[in-house]
Amino acid sequence: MKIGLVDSGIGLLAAAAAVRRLRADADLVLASDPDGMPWGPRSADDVTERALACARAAADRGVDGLIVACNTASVHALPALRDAFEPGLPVVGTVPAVKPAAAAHRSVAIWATPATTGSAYQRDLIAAHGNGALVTEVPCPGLADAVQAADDAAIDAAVAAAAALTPVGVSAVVLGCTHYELVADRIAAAVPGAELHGSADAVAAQALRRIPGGPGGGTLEVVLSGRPAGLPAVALAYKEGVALAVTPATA
Ligand code: DGN
Repeated sequence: MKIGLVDSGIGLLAAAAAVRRLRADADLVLASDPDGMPWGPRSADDVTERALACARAAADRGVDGLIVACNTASVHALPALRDAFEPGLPVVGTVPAVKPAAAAHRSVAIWATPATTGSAYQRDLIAAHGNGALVTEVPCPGLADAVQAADDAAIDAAVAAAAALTPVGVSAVVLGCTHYELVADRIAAAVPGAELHGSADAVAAQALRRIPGGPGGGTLEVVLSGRPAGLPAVALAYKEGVALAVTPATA
């Protein structure tokens, strides 16, 4: 089984690690766009083009299916990706974990990029799965970029700003951007007492249900747009327990 993961940057590592926890032998192709990062402030058309380019790069490497390991791209580009690749390659999107959080909590905050926050996609999700909970959308400008750059001071500042916008008494925080899952420990410290709900484990489980394929060799390829500017990713990849054999492919 060979799975392609698509994100603007290293947020895909959370899903990659989750896939590996379930299937250590899965072959993974990590396709990201460090030159175009962040996707959050980009137009829907631009995000769609960039996500399609990453997905094509993964498809060229013979994957059996794709994980869109990015909420922003799932919001804007999932229909186009499905049109382009299904039914040959199943495409699994990422959805903020509103449903499990609101099933268990009465006051929930969703931390996400400005593009995801306030999107019709997220509003519909809250309407469908909010379960009557008080759900507050918290935009986190700059947090995904700070994680991508592994800039500790900027991560702390963006997390503190989002925590200040999070209502007192919130008992669950949904991590609505895959980059945030990589700094979950810092978010937990900034919102004490709140349970964090990421998407990676559910996305990985869904991908393994939908993507066919026999045993793999546990290989890993990294495909990057433009210059290999995203390589601080390596440090976080090790932190996430993903064994990396980096082969930057420049466009
Ligand atoms: N990892 C992306 C997401 O889940 O939305 C971050 C997008 C970005 O590039 N800002």
